[in-house]
Amino acid sequence: LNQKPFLIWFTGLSGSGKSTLANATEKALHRMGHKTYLLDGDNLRSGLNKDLGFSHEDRVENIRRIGEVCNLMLDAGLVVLAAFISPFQKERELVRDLVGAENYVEIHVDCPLEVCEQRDVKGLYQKARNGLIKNFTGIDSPYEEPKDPEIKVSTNLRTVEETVNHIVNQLFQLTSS
Ligand code: GGZ
Repeated sequence: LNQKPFLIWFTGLSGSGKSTLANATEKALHRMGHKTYLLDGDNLRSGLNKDLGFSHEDRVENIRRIGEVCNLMLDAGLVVLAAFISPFQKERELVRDLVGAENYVEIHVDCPLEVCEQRDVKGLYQKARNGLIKNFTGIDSPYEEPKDPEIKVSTNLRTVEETVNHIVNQLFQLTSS
């Protein structure tokens, strides 16, 4: 990989594997000598975006702010990895335009809803099914499938290791052209 800063944007359902893949990809890039930073719900929704919930307009604002933060980090010369559900095509396009399409790699972390729901790592799907959480993505809030992602991976069909190898190979091709 060359040393140009770029943004790797993971999008997918809760429990699809975005954070796992983003973390493993970051480790791989780090080993290759890249200066990286990983943004996800844990470090954004607890701080900068803690005033935001999960209504349509709050999700739009969540992604808008994250896009601006990503842009600053690209200015600082980092390879930025972002792992958010980012359910709306329009906001993903907004981020793509903001940072420049040539610096943006979208990864659709695909996994059937049934599988995410079976995994239910944090028990949130069950709560959503029981009506304890409203506006839960995939249950009573929409997820718009990415129209034209640079990379698409299916986490129900491959291991984390296989998927990360595939992502790194694709990144190499995409960023060296
Ligand atoms: C979706 C929710 C919700 C609702 C809490 N809908 O699997 P997680 O727990 O760890 O990741 C999910 C995270 C989603 O935050 P994002 O900032 O990525 O969302 S978005 O891009 O749509 O703004 C989930 C948890 O927050 N969570 N309530 N109602 N996910």
